[in-house]
Amino acid sequence: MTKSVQHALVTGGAGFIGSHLVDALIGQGARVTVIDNLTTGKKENLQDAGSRVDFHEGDIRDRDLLQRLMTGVDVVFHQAAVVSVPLSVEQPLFSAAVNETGTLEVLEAARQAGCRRVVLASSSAVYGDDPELPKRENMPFCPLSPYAVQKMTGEYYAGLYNQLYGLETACLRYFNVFGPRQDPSSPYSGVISIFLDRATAGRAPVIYGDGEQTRDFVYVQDVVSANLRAATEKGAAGKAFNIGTGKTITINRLWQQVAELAGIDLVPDYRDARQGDILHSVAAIDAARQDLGFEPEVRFQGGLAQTYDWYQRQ
Ligand code: UD2
Repeated sequence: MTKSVQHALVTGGAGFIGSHLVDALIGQGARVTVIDNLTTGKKENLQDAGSRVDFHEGDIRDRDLLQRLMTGVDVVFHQAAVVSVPLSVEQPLFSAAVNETGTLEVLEAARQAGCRRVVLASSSAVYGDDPELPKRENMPFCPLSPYAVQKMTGEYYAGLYNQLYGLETACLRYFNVFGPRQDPSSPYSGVISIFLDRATAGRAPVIYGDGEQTRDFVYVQDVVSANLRAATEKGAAGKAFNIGTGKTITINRLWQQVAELAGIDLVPDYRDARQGDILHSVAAIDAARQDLGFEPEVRFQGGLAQTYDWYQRQ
């Protein structure tokens, strides 16, 4: 028997992934509370949700606020994080305060409040550059940045809370998520958001390396459905799951597809490969299929077209 979500708390609910999750939860008739400090999240991401979301601007390390917001919540979706890998390298203490201590605060507040389950956003970054493909959940952690260490630590804490306190937890290791509302403004933003932003402005993209590196791009709506399943499926508790598609595309091909959509013909500016860039990344999603009933439904081209439309409207 699966239980539906009655009252959700979404941390980072004004962010890219969090805000789509909020929309879906509201669509399901759940009550939704959001905590977001608006560092990278934006209030306009919650425009569709409007007055149906109970929004609180605040930090996940504000213990009193967190405890107050957890009252009556059955499921917490913990999406808030400092998501930039380079920022975590520059400011390891700051990113650890949010990603590590903040995650522990969320778990502890959920325990105190008697929530049923916490779904945590983790990352494929925990696998590092181990060349073995596809990535499977039982492969050893190989964190190569403070960000990756912090996500790995969050997973360990989640596992402990599941074991020690009976607070159900499930961790989702996102691969390369893309879709509307992804912020293209930093050089370390997701490559799809950067390429679409460039294409709509009629500017050539920068490709680092020879462009033959591959990624497993998963559409945000599929990530949302993985979260909803992770919140309700019995077999999810105490586990971590890859959330990707199991398919890859090269960065060169990605730009070709973007250029076709935009009807432009611009030669990419090829530059040296980024330091620390991994060549190939792809998820094995058998575990998510089996325990979550997860199946990526949005085909890459369709997702890309929808995302392109959104960037055009911005
Ligand atoms: C992803 C995650 C990151 C971390 C990492 C772990 C995103 C946005 N980032 O980084 O948080 O979890 O995986 O491995 O999901 N590229 C270009 N031109 C550009 C931008 C990027 O060629 O303008 C290349 C980049 O060098 C890389 C690929 O595109 O080879 C994907 O880059 P990305 O920053 O979107 O994501 P990734 O996989 O490096």
